[in-house]
Amino acid sequence: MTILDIRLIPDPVLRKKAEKVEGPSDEIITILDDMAETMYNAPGIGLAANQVGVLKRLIVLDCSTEEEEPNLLKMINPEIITSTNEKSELEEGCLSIPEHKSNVVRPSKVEVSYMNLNGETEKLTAEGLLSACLQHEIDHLNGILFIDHISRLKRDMIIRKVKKQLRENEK
Ligand code: GNR
Ligand code: NI
Repeated sequence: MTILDIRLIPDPVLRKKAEKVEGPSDEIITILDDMAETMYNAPGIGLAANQVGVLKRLIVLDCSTEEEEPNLLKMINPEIITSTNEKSELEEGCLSIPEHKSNVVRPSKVEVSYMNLNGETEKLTAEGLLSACLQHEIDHLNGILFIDHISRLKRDMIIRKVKKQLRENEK
């Protein structure tokens, strides 16, 4: 297992659309394993392949709390098939936008279909944190970031601060 480098904004790979995957080949299973290790190491509750520079439609998530058993989900070609009109607001962060959090409004519940590690299609209905996380990760596969769902003023401020931080890290 390998911990991969997490790409930060303004890396262009975060703005690209990831390509569909054929199925769970050895190569895909290795990428998903490395993504899970990278997510837990960060630590984060989700990770999309774009964030490690891989333009394939792969995500991993674990939204379990500290009291719960770990619940690692590995998904190939995840797709939102239904979402509620009802909306919920939740504070989000992103490993590609370090140290900036913001409230994001999204559909409260979603139904997601995806391929599992056996190549079978599965469906999952989610609400709360898992729902927001699934939407956040599937957005990444389409080149969309959580800052795209907030006001331009807040978005531009975050982008400016992250770029400034990157410049200072280079000195
Ligand atoms: O670690 C993460 N926390 C988080 C909190 C609320 C909604 C979504 C997330 S995902 C994020 C990790 C990440 O950047 N995934 O792409
Ligand atoms: Ni993210």
